[in-house]
Amino acid sequence: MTTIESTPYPWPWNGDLRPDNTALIIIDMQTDFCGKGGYVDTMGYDLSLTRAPIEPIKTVLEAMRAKGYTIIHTREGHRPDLSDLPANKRWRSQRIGAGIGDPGPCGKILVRGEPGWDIIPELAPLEGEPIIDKPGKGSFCATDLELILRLRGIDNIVLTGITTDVCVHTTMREANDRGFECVILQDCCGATDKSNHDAAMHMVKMQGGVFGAVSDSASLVAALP
Ligand code: C5J
Repeated sequence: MTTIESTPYPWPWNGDLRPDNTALIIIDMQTDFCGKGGYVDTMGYDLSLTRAPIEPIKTVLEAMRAKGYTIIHTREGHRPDLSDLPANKRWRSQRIGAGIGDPGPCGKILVRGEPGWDIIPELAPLEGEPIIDKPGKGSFCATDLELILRLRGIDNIVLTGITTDVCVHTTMREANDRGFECVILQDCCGATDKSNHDAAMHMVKMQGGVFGAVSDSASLVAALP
């Protein structure tokens, strides 16, 4: 029986935390979301908020890699011909001067294969670690993530990445509805607005842990079997 210190309950619910039933998912740690000249920077948000989780994620990544846990990375982005980019998503981004698919300092914004779409070097995937390319906010929508998790016998998911209130939260909700037991690590996530980050953590803890539990990198690493 192993649990980590978390709220509103010690995670995972059944104490069954093992390298072969638990995955770390690192969401969208791409230049477009935390690098100079990327999508978030172009929108004018404070990059220090989305860069804050880089070091804590690195700590968790190294600890879980060393112990043989499944590591999965995701990237938000669209096909170069933009055939998977909904017109309303494009229109909304263009309205605020950060048009998805338009050229910018890091190449075409949120387009697969462009420099801005790459995962940042600090958290680069290793050979063999699955990378999920997703056109939306949730990591389960229009991807093979669920199939990969089921085939590996994964029950528990550790959620990290950016942005807390958008892609990380959407993925947590999708995973929870599919029966996965989720924990979100607060210092391993970042939002474009601090109060949204805090609210996203608060939401998870309602109703006895409506989407799972909240913990942090130190608590996870300390308890990791
Ligand atoms: C957003 C994300 N915020 N990765 N994407 O558009 O959260």
